[in-house]
Amino acid sequence: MDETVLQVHGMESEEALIPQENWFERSEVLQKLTKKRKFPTIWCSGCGIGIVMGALIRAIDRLGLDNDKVALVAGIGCTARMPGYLDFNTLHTTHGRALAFATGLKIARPDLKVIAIMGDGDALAIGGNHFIHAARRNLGITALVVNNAIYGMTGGQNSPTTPLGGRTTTAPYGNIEPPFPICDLAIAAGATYVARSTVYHAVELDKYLAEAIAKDGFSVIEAVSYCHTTFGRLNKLGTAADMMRALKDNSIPQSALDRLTPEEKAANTKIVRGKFIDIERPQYTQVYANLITRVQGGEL
Ligand SMILES: Cc1ncc(C[n+]2csc(CCOP(=O)(O)OP(=O)(O)O)c2C)c(N)n1
Ligand code: SF4
Ligand SMILES: [Mg+2]
Repeated sequence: MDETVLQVHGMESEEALIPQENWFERSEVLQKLTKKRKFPTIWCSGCGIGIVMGALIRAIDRLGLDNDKVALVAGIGCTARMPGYLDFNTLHTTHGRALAFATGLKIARPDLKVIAIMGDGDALAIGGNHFIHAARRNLGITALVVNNAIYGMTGGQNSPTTPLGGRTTTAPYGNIEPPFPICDLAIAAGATYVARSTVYHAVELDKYLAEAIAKDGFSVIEAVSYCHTTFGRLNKLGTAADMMRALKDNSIPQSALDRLTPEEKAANTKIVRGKFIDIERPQYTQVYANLITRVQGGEL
């Protein structure tokens, strides 16, 4: 394995060579943060969701957070199964309502690091209203959106991020609806930390995730993934490895985009990776606590 990759993950070469069946016993991080008895996962082999879960494990480990101080909240979908494999406070709720439950939890327990884990459908179709209002309020929640551009779990229906022309089971002749740009939407709605990376760029993803979780405000990570089982098959995009390679070839860091001419920028069709906003704004639960103090003190 490449030495730089090992260094970034703080691993020794020997550790990277541990046979798969011994990973849990030999890795302190996996022992501490995952529920071994729940493995193997339900995900199709080669699915990118597992890579996002790896990035989340590394990000939390990097921040040194106590398991009991983290709450993972999910709705329904392939992505939403992630908290089931991890050893934190976890809530598996209804489709589209991860952020609604996360909002209640954060208000009741502002001391917790609350992370809402959602698919693109979960976050932006049925859950779209919760997404924009959580951003508007600047609730201290991290929204981790795994964008595979489709409803994976239910067999490949259109989602709000399906690209124009993409074939799905509900758009057999190609999608005619323009997709939501998740990061732009989050910024416009008021999120204070927004970044995008892909499952090919796992190291970058865990760095952004760590920053987002550390942020005291509404932070959004768009983890661009793929669903080879539905979208890939319907659009003849090849294997999981082919789709992974396409994320490498069809993405560009913001810093490289910035060096292009205005004409080249306008013509760019690649996925832009980067941190797009990182600002400070009063966090909702703090504003709420201040209000209560003033009311109880008779000031209001
Ligand atoms: C109220 C409700 N409507 C619809 C469904 C069916 N359903 C389950 S998962 C899902 C979409 C999953 O897509 P996404 O959120 O993108 O997650 P993925 O499976 O792609 O990770 C839908 C429509 C449901 N469970 N509940
Ligand atoms: S159906 Fe798609 S999103 Fe769901 S586990 Fe399989 S490859 Fe992943
Ligand atoms: Mg999806």
